[in-house]
Amino acid sequence: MKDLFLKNGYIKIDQLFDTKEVKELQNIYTKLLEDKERTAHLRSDLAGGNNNNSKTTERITQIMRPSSVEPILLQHDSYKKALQHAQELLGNDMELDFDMLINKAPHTNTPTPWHQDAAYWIDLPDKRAVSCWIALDNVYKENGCMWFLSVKNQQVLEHHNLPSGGALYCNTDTTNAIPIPLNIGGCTFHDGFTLHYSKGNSTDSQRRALILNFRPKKMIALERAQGMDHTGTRKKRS
Ligand SMILES: O=C(O)CCC(=O)C(=O)O
Repeated sequence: MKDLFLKNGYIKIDQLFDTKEVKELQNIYTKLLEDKERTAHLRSDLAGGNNNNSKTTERITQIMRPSSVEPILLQHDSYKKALQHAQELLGNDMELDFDMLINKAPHTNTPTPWHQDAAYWIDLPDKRAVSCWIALDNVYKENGCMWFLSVKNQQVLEHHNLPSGGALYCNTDTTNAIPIPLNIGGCTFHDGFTLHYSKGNSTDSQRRALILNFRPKKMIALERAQGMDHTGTRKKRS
């Protein structure tokens, strides 16, 4: 797994989380999605455009640091399992930097554009970082499973803001991109430089993903010293 991760920039695990763990996560997730009041300061639409309008349907709801609203998440077995894998992939000094929810509402048909996560982050001397993307619904092309390009970049490509705000994107050749469908409880781990994307959700149900990001403990301390705690506005940093 580690060799594959280092070679391709991502790996897939078909079933890392069991039914009980997934049910517990789904319950917390639904509560947070519905609770616009307690999540207001952490919440935005990655599709852009309607961030401050509570009447408009959110297309790609992003809630940063959900564990700051529901601290029970930090004790959850799924967080421990994901950390263990992150440490096996990138070293024992990896720790949770931040978590986030990304939900694609039914029939919102809005892709998450191609990007590298590192474009959102400040430049750090130790660039190791890995995200665990957990499927809380069965995911496939039509509802927005992840796609990856297994080009191992060691730098951040030029990224741009969508005209209406929301997610960052970069222009890249995606001919060899690979979709990664997953069943509930499956996950992927991707490197901070790995290019990824998802299509919009054109189905009748939600596409819920919980994402945990890990990086070296010392780098988290450096980020926090610079005021970077992954709760602020989304913008190009690297
Ligand atoms: O869930 C998505 O559509 C995108 C997820 C993503 O960009 C990420 O986990 O870094």
